[in-house]
Amino acid sequence: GKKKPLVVVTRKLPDVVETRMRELFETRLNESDRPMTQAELVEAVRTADVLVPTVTDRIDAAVLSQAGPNLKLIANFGNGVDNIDVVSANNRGINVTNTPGVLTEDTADMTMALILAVPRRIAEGMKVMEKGEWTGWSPTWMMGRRIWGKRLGIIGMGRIGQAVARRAKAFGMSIHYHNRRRLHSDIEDALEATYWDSLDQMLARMDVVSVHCPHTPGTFHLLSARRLKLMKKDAYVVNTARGEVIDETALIRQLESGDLAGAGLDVFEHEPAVNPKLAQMPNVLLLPHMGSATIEGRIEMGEKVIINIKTFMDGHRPPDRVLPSML
Ligand code: 8YV
Repeated sequence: GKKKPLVVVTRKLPDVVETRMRELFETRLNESDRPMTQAELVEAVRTADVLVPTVTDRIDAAVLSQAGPNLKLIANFGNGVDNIDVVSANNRGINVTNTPGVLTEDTADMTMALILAVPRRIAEGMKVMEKGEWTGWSPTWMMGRRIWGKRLGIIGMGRIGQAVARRAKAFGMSIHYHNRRRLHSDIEDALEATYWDSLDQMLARMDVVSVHCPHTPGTFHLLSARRLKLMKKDAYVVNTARGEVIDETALIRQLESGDLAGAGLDVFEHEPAVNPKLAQMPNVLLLPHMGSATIEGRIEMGEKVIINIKTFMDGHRPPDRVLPSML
């Protein structure tokens, strides 16, 4: 039969995924579960037929310039591909795939959890209980803000944005969105979503703003200092997409000055580094990039990676091919 492709995986994946990969491919897995060093990454692209990186691996032009002649596919374990220089890869004849769809609902759930938890001060309440500091109920203590009847502004109305819209609608929020393209009217009607061509105008009117666009050169610091200042003082920011979409320093400044009510952040500009100021603010809820972290989702992401590799190796176009025109 045909020689099995050498698939190099940069991180520890769920056992069932690794087992299936071992059956199908010649594999080099990373059982240590620490991110690969730059030298290890270079060694990987030099020798592999297929590389399976994650968000913690920067596959930039410099790394790709070291790619060996066999490397034909980078099958990202993850939806966002901002860790990969897709243009550089394609110019070298290297295909890139991702894992869309299977993490949509889980990420939307985590987003909804933040949209509920931050205005209702769940983290603050938990801290009081953890410290044993609760002295008794009071009518005016721990008052949050209701989300029912409030406006949610979604930046990036793709799969995840729409899944968040469905949830938020069920919680009584009105749905607003900004996107490069307006949705088809059937989808817009079903979501009862209001389209804002101008992000600036939308921001000025929202009670909660949630980020769901990819991180690309075009969306870096999309929520800039100037735009954050357009938001209402009693508005909240939620981000389960990519930290780079928000100017984190500007966000901290706005929170410090009381010009924003709070933030729920699952992603950061310089992961895993988190500005210590954020952790000190009571109205800020931080999570360590857990948006898609379910057992089911991670297994399905692995299955997607496998299907992409198998399809490509069988000589067909992989189902989740990422083209620069899509970014
Ligand atoms: C993962 C994600 O944490 O898919 C993404 O874009 O951010 C998450 O699902 C990570 O990217 C896996 O590589």
